[in-house]
Amino acid sequence: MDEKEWELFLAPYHQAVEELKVKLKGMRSLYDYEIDHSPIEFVTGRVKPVASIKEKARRKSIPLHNIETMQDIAGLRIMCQFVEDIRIVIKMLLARKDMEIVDKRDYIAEQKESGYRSYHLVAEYPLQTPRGEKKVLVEIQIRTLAMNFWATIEHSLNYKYSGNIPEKVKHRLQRASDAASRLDDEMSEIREEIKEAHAVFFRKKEHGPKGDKR
Ligand code: 0O2
Ligand code: 0O2
Repeated sequence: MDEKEWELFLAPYHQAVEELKVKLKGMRSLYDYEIDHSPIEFVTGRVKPVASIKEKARRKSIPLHNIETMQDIAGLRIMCQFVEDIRIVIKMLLARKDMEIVDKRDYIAEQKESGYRSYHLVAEYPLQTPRGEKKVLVEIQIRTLAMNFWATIEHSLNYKYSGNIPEKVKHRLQRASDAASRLDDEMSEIREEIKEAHAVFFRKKEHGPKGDKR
């Protein structure tokens, strides 16, 4: 494919990413209105650059005429504050009528060897085009802020070392991943305590503390 053909091929993917960014950011706003805590902190999206698509196609032996079977040409990323929020977001995505989840990879239950943790969903997203409906595959990565922090650093180190991170650094990254996982656990505990404190506070407000003469 020449540059023009790639541009044409990728146009629906750009459209899908833009539409889904609006929809998922919209979910966050609706949560803000209706419920006190939004499970979505922020959303980003990108279309994979052509050079990365070609490299992955070579690595995974995907012929160019089957390139639309690649699941992450269009990619959305949903960041959450707490691990518990990830389940809520997954449930919310599974219930949506405007996409069909066709695959999932749980790298939280089973983290990658690198230390990578995230939950990946692959959705078939129907796009309305001038030639009618076209379904495109979209990968949605759902992760906590701590998981995102780790993945962002590891990704840039991988880039710096062209995929050959020195063993010593790899080991440190695995330890950092464990630390991020503990941070997620700690934050969940704190969240539970805050919720309990809230409940006690509102109970007291409703019934008055013991000895209250009102
Ligand atoms: P705001 O008010 O700027 O936060 P684009 O590709 O430029 O059309 P977008 O959404 O601007 O679209 O860019 P992208 O890269 O897909 O998403 C970036 C969004 O993620 C921006 O939000 C950033 O502010 C937000 N973001 C990035 N890192 C963080 C972070 O660490 N914490 C938080 N809370 N937000 C982050 P918006 O929607 O543009 O709005
Ligand atoms: P980008 O856009 O630069 O992030 P494979 O490419 O073989 O690893 P597979 O099996 O097709 O992946 O899909 P998978 O593992 O569900 O998703 C791959 C994407 O997950 C990667 O995209 C990363 O975004 C993220 N990811 C997976 N493993 C790691 C890891 O060890 N470290 C980091 N930082 N991210 C990871 P790309 O291709 O890197 O593209």
